[in-house]
Amino acid sequence: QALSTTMRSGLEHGEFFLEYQPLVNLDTGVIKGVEALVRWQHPRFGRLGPDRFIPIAEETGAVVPLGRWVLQEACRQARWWQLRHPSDPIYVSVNLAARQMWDSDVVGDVAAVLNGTGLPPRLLQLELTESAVMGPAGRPLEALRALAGMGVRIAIDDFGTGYSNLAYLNRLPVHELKLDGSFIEGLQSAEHPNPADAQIVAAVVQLAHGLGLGVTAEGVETLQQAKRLRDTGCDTAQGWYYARAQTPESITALLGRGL
Ligand code: G
Ligand code: G
Ligand code: MN
Ligand code: NA
Repeated sequence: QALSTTMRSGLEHGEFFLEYQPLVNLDTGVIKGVEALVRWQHPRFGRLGPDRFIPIAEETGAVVPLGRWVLQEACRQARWWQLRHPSDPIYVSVNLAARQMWDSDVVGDVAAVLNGTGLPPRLLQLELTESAVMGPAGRPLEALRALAGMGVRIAIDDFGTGYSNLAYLNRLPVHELKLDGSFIEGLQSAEHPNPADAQIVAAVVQLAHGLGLGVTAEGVETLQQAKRLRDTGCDTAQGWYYARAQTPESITALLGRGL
């Protein structure tokens, strides 16, 4: 595969870059964090989204050095934002591939990056899917405990779409559930919300809060969805209604402002 052979050299040649999508306080509309999303400016194929290369990178193992670069770059940028806005700093949320949990010293990498950038651990959130943290006890579990012990926040990405082994919420150091956008779609219409989706959203919010976790809703595209989520008690929203993923410069312009 052409993409897989050029990934490591692309990393060396600075072809990857990050965009950041705001995470918004549903009550105030103020930006409280950003999710870092990787893109590849490929010399032959042009601009590629993560759906085009992350699955390949997972297969080949290139996701380990790529993920290390993403972590370093996102934390460097978040530290810069913190220094720029020390009174109310935003956190950065970084996606971790399952393979980074299994095949690399992710704890050592995170510690080194926090140390090197000076970013306080509480301003870093790591997003893992249910399947990345699930499975037999072992390495990912130990890594999660070590990361949480350092003060890093742990979020479950695409929550509700994986294997619903809810016991892990109790056993693992998790701080945030990111409710998958497929559930938010059903909140679209004021007159005819999908009753099942509305129930699921409400139940997840109640479950999360009962366990002391926060809830972020993904894929919020309309005012109607935002209103319903706020009424349900959801904490944080992410989606095109508020803002698309964008350059670090345009995030800087949003700091401390409402959306
Ligand atoms: O930005 P976009 O909507 O195209 O992202 C698509 C998918 O790619 C999302 O599921 C997101 O979690 C994943 N993704 C984006 N950036 C990264 C990254 O740096 N590492 C990993 N492992 N996945 C990422
Ligand atoms: O990590 P995750 O797969 O959740 O990454 C977020 C993905 O969702 C990114 O690919 C991003 O471009 C996409 N996204 C962000 N906001 C919206 C939205 O409002 N609607 C839809 N359909 N996709 C979104
Ligand atoms: Mn994510
Ligand atoms: Na997601």
